[in-house]
Amino acid sequence: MTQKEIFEQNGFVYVPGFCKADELLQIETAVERLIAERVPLLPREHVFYEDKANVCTLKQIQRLHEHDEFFGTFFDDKPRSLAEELLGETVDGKNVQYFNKPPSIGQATPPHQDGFYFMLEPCHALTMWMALDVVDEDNGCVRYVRGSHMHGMRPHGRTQTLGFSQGITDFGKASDQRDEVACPAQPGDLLAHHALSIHRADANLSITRNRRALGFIFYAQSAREDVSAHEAYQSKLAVEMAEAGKI
Ligand SMILES: O=C(O)CCC(=O)C(=O)O
Repeated sequence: MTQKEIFEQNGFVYVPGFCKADELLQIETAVERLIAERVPLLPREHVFYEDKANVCTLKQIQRLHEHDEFFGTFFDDKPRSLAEELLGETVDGKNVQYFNKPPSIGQATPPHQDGFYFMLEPCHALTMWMALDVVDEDNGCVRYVRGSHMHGMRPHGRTQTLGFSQGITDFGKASDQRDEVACPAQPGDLLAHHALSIHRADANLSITRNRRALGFIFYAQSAREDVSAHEAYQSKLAVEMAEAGKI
C-alpha cells in the first residue's frame, strides 16, 4: 500500500526516518537557538510551561515558522510535499509547534481530534508529529484510534491541560480500546494523522528522558475555516489561562 492509502485507511501513517541525522542536527541547532534567543521575547500565549515559574519545564511553543526563518523554510519543503501527497490537494501551512513532556512532570495529552480545534468545513486537514527524542510507552508515545477519522467528530469538553484545552468527553468506548495503537518513534520518525483521527498520549513517567517533538499543521485548500469563531475561542482561552495563572 502507498503512504496515502495507509493514511486514508487508518487515519494515520508512520514514516520512519523522515529526517536523517544531518537534518536533525540542523533542527536541534535551530530549536536551541529559538529557546535561548526568541522564547523569552514571545507573547505568553505562544509559550507554555508545566510550571511557569520554572523555565526548565517548557512544554509547548506555538508558531515556530513565524519566529525563526529556519522553521518557515523547513515547513514549506518536505512536510508540505508530504501533506499534499496525503491529502491529495494543495495545502496551506498553518502552524509549526514544539512539544515537550519533561521527565516525571510531563502531563498526559487528553484524547482529542485536531479538527475540533481547527473549525473547518469540510474537515480536510492533517497534523504531522516528528520525534526529536526516543519516544516510547514509558515517556508517553502518541496513540491513535485506528480508523476513527471515518466516524465524524466526537463530543469535546474543556480540559485543564495547558495546550490541549479540549478532550473527547465520551472516550473509552469498547471500539476506542480495541482499535488504539501505540506509536513509539525514534528521532526523525514522523507520524501524520488526519484531523478527525482520535489520538492521545500518556504522561512522561520516565525519570530522566525528555519527550520532544515538532508538530506541523496543514489545511487542504478546499477546507473553509471559521476564522472569527476560531479567533474568538483563542482569545477567550488566552484570557482564561492568564486569569488562572497558567501563562
Ligand atoms: O505530543 C502530544 O502528546 C500530542 C500531539 C498532538 O496531539 C498533535 O500534534 O495533534
